[in-house]
This record gives sequence, C-alpha cells and structure tokens, in this order.
Amino acid sequence: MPSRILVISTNRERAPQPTVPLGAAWVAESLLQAGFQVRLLDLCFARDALLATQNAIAAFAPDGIAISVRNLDNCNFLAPKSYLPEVRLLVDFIKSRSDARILVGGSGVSIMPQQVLDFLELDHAVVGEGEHAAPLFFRAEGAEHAGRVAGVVRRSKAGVVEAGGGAASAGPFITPRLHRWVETRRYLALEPVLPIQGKRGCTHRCLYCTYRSIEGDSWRVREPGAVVDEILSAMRNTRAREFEFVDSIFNEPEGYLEILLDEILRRGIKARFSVSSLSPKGLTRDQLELMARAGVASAVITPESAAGATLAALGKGFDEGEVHRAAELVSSSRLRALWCFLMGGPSEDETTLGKTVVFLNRYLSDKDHAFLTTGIRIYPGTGLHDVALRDGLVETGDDLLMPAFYFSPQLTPQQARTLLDRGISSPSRCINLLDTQAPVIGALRRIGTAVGLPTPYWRYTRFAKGMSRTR
Ligand code: B12
Ligand code: SF4
Repeated sequence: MPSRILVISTNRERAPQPTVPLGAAWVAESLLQAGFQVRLLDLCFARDALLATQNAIAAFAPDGIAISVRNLDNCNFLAPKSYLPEVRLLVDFIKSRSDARILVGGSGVSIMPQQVLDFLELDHAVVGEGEHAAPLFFRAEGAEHAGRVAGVVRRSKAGVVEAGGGAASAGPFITPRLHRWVETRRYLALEPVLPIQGKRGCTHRCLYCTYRSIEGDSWRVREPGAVVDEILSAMRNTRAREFEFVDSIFNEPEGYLEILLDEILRRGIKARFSVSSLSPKGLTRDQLELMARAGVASAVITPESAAGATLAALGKGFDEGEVHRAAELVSSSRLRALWCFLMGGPSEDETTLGKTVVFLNRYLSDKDHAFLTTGIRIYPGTGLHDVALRDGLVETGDDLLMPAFYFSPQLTPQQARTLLDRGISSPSRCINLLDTQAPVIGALRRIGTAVGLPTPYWRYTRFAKGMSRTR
C-alpha cells in the first residue's frame, strides 16, 4: 500500500490568467489528513515540466502519484488547442521513472474519463471530487481493490467499466489550505486574487454544460463559517486580500448568498471579492446591495444570450425579459459586470444575434464589459451532443476528446463576426478568447499588480487591446 503520494498539477496554461490549482490542493490536503506523506508539484511555472517531475520523483520517491488534469483544451473554436498531448508526454515520462500507483483526476478527466484514460494509457481515474476517493484508492491493498473504490473508474480491455462502488462519495468538506500546498506568491504577482469555492454542484441542465459530471447534479453548500475561516487563514498566511468565488452559480441555491455574505460582514472581514458566475435569474436589488456591502466588487454574469429563442434552445431556464431585468439592476448598482455570451448556439441566426447586440449597446456602461465566445464546445452526454449529431456537425463515432464545436447551421462564424463588428457601438468593451491570448497580457498583469491597479483586470481591456495592436 502506498504511503508517499506525489500530487502533480499538470496545468500550464496562462491565458486568460494562470489558475491556482485549488482542486489539486484540496486532494493533497485530504491525503495528508488521511495519514499519507504528501507533496504537491505545481507545473504551472516550471521552466521544464519533465525535469521538474524527474527532480520531484528523485527527491521524494513517491509510491503513489495523483495526477490532476484541469483542462482538456482551450475551448476556443477559432484557435483550438488540446492540452492532452503534453499530459501524455508527462505520463509516459512518469511511467519511465517510477512504478508508483497512478490515479488521475480533475475537471477535464471527469468530463470524459474513458476517453482520457485511453488517450493517456492509464488505468484509474476519479470522476468528480477527489477528497474521498483518492485516500481510499491509495489505501487499498493492490490495484484490484483500488479499482473498486467509489468514484474510481478503471480501464479494462473491454473499455472502461465503473468501479463497484459507483459514484464518488460526497462526504463532509475539509478546508484546502491553499498556502500549505501552492506557491501563492507566484500567482498573486499576476493578479492579487485567490480562488475560493463555497459550494459544489448545479441542479440545472443547460444544453451544453459539463458541471454535473464534475461537481454533481445537486447543490452541496459549505458551512459559511468554514468558508470565512478559510478566507481569514489565507489572509494570515498569504498577501491575498481579494478572493474570487469559483462556484458554478454564486446566487443559487436560494438563500446561500445571503447567509454567506452576512457571515463575511458579521466577522468584519476586510477583503474584496469577485464572482466567476452570477446568474441573471432571480437576481434582486437587495442581493446587489448586500454584495456591495460585503465587498463583492465585480462579477462575471452568464446569460449566454439575450434572445429568447436561443435561451430556450440552450435550456437556460430564464427568458430575455429576465436578462434585461437583471441588466437594469446591475447598471444602477456599484457592481462591475462582465457579461458573458455564447455566439452560435442552436437556433442562433441574424435575428437572435441582433438581440444580443441591442443588449450590449444598451447596457455596456463605463463600468461593464462583455466576453463573447464564438461556438460552443461539444461534450459527450450533453444535450448539445444530441443536437450536433442531429445537425450533422459530428458523427456517432466521434469521441469528442479533441475539441469539437457547435456553431448554428443558420449562420456562419464570418457572418456573426460581421454582424458584431457592424452592430456593437463600443467594441473596446468587448473581449473575445483571442484577446485573452495576446502575449502582452502577461506583462501587463505583472506591471498592474506591481503598481497596485484595482481589479478586475478585464476592466483594462481597452488599454490592453491598444497595446496589443501597437506591438
Ligand atoms: C472558475 C473557472 C475558471 C476561472 C478561474 C478563476 C480562478 N481564480 O481560478 C477562469 C474564468 C479564469 C477560467 C479560465 C479557464 N477555464 Co475554467 N473553469 C472554472 C470552473 C467554473 C471552476 C474551476 C474551479 O476552480 N473549481 C474548484 C476546484 C476545487 O475543483 P476542481 O479543480 O474540479 O477539483 C476537484 C475535482 O476535479 C477533483 N480533482 C482535481 N484534481 C484531481 C486529481 C486527482 C488525482 C483526483 C483523484 C481528483 C482531482 O477533486 C477536486 C476537489 O473536489 C470550471 C468548471 C467546473 N465546474 O469545474 C471551469 C473549467 C475548469 N474551465 C475550463 C476551461 C476550458 C478554461 C479555459 C481554458 C477557458 C479559456 N480558453 O479561457 C481557461 C483556462 C485557464 C487556465 N489558466 O487554466 C473547462 C475545462 C474543460 C475543458 N474543456 O478543457 C471547465 C471544466 C469548464 C467547462 N468548459 O466545462 N476558468
Ligand atoms: S446553470 Fe451554469 S452550471 Fe448550471 S447547468 Fe447551466 S451552465 Fe451549467
């Protein structure tokens, strides 16, 4: 049975920003609490990933290796890139240097475990959260028992079969203690914000979404006191004074936002917050006022379209009236909003896209911006996969491991581009995925952080776009 576990975070992507390996840290913490000796190797900033891995294996001599794969690809229809070939190189290298028992997990793996195991030629993966499955996997006597742990899937000659235990158990939350595992200083030098997760799961079923495979299909909220303790501990142990809630939807389930922010106020925390996904659905003025009082300065808002037909086709569960109602409230609040739209979903045509343009022209004020994504990544098992099969965009045999995208047959990406270019009155407030990949962004982040520019950094889009053009 292994006793020394090396957790490796494989993510090296730095656009739109390097992301702190919160999931890997959480798994490392759970292994430590279960009695293992644990090290976390974060490859994000490693100059040579293979050399860093070789050194870690030589120094620590692990007999168990937990590999975290956050992203499969960059979800960019206009410039797709899969990260899996570089993960495969790393896995091959690990196998050539160590006989340790290997477990792979992370959001990318949870979306397509079978395909990822096949591609990486690994035997065991965890689907969903790893805190409970990973310690049980490494504690099991022999690979046969390890493969039967709840939440673990294994690769067999006949394809992947679910392990006997079924879905990963969702036991009580532990606290990840990021600062114990990650060199937070490196990340904070590029944006002074640390991620925090207050809840997992989502009960909705949007057509394209993968979150139910990663986080589960019911809400699981953390005790607000524990979330606040985590923030305070991070403030004591790092220089972070800003935190981003990375929850699937910040304003659901009903009532949680209020008890969490009330707790933040009650404990007198002097920090700023941002939110990576706020739904327009049911958003109230009271909530926006409470958010402002508690220090929530900005939010990514995720309507995905401002046209009723597209919203219905995407299964968003709210209509265009709700999107406009939320926008009126946000416009008159202090919250800085980044409005997110997916262009080219099912039923998207010139009329529906035109409605999104009208929305942008009406609501993008001085404080607010928009993030426009062209095309939607197709994942197996989603409703979008069925629609893409019906529309002939993918074939039944496609395993979808390499990026595949849906774009409405009623429009071409070029037509969509022209419509946006002609229609949007403040293009400098609109960001697309290609903008986030501009090489100048990394340098700007570093300078911005050094001089203490207020976050969120997307508010400087106009400036960054100007810089990219002059280079
Ligand atoms: C918030 C978020 C962002 C924020 C991050 C902000 C921040 N400060 O960190 C922003 C907007 C910046 C972002 C950017 C991107 N993101 Co993002 N993001 C998310 C989101 C919503 C949450 C991620 C998170 O922090 N979760 C909390 C942690 C604790 O969970 P976790 O990492 O999944 O870890 C758990 C399990 O996976 C598991 N686990 C993890 N590692 C391991 C290892 C082992 C061995 C085991 C057993 C288990 C295990 O246990 C952990 C604890 O339970 C996810 C969707 C989701 N619901 O997961 C997408 C998601 C991860 N992002 C995704 C993508 C594609 C991207 C981008 C590439 C998009 C782009 N082109 O810009 C970039 C990449 C950025 C980068 N440098 O990597 C995809 C990845 C899938 C894919 N197609 O590859 C996801 C899954 C969304 C989706 N489309 O489905 N993202
Ligand atoms: S509300 Fe968000 S997290 Fe939930 S299913 Fe829809 S897109 Fe996914």
